[in-house]
Amino acid sequence: MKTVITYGTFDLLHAGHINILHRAKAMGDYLIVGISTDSFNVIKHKEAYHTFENRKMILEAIRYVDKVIPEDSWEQKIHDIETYNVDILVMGDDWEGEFDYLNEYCNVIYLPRTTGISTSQIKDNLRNL
Ligand code: C2G
Repeated sequence: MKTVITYGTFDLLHAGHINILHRAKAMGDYLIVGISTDSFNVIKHKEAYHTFENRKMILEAIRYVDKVIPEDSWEQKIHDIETYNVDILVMGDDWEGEFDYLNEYCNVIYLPRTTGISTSQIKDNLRNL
């Protein structure tokens, strides 16, 4: 069984999120998503609309996602990779290069982001309605 992992805040879920989850799952048999906790979002300087619990519930309802774990630090990825015997870490290419150090533990793959959509863009558009 090939295990894939990806990480993110996944707030105000949109097609860009679904596209990467779909492509990540297609690379293996089991997809784990590390979803940023509300406290880790503060460290990431991100403010999510939905709480961690709500974002977790929403991700767990997605057919491509097999397991959701909390992401509460930058440093946990190695532990996660070893704990879950992860074969592939997938991230959008806005993170290109940032996780190359993890190639020692698994295969790190960056996928093209979905253009024309982002959570911050959705928030801006709604503000201007
Ligand atoms: N994404 C994408 N296309 C978009 C928007 C997002 O492919 N239009 C991808 C991002 O590249 C990321 C994932 O969707 O791989 C989740 O995006 P965010 O929720 O914005 O996550 P981020 O803040 O990038 O957190 O440790 C890693 C961080 O937790 C990643």
